[in-house]
Amino acid sequence: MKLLYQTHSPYARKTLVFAHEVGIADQLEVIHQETSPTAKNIEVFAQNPLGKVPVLLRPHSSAIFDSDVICAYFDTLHDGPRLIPETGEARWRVLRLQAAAQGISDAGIAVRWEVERRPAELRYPALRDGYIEKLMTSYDWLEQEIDERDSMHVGQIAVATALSWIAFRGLPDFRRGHPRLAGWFDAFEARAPMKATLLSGETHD
Ligand SMILES: N[C@@H](CCC(=O)N[C@@H](CS)C(=O)NCC(=O)O)C(=O)O
Repeated sequence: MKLLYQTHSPYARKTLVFAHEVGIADQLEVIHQETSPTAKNIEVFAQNPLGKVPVLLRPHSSAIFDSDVICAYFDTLHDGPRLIPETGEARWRVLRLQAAAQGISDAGIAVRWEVERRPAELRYPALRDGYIEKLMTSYDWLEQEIDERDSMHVGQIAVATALSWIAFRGLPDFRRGHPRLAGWFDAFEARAPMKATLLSGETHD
C-alpha cells in the first residue's frame, strides 16, 4: 500500500503512528506530498477530490481518505486489540477524543492562516482570536478528559499527534496550566512510533 503523506501534517502522522502501533507500518510505502489550497497538487487531487493528505492507495481497491477512515481501515488489518473499540460507550468516548484532536489541528491551521500564511493585508484578527479560543478551551477539556490509565486507542494517537504539531508550529502552548495533559503527552511522545515519525518541513502555499 502507498500512503500519500506529508512530514509536517498532524493528520498524516496520525495514520502512520497508528500503523506503527498495530504493527503494519512495514506494509506501507510512504510518499511525501506537498499540499495547500493555494498550490494544487495534481497527484493528490487524482486520488482525493479535496486535494488533501493523507490518502491511502490500495493495490486492488479504491483510495481511502481521510485520516479517520484510514485508521479505521488499518484497524481491520491486524490481529491485536482493536484501537477503535467496536461497541459500547468506549467507542464513543474514543471517537469523541479523536474528533477533538481533529478540531485542534483544524483550529491550529486556521490560526496559521491568520498569523502567517495569508497575505498581511487579508488577515482578520477576530478570526485568529476565535480559533485561539477554541485551542484554549480544547486544552482545558483535554486536561479533564485524557486518561493515562487507558490502553492504546486512536483517540490518544490523534491527540498526541495534534499536540506535537501544535508545539512544532509554535502555536499556543498546551502545557501551561495543564500538568496532567503535559505529563501524559510527554510519556506518549517517548513511544517508538512517535520517535519514528518526527515532524519536519514547511508548508508551501
Ligand atoms: N480531515 C482531514 C484533514 C487533512 C488535511 O487538512 N491535510 C492537510 C495537510 S496538514 C492538507 O492536505 N491540506 C491541503 C488543503 O487544505 O488543500 C484528515 O483528517 O485527513
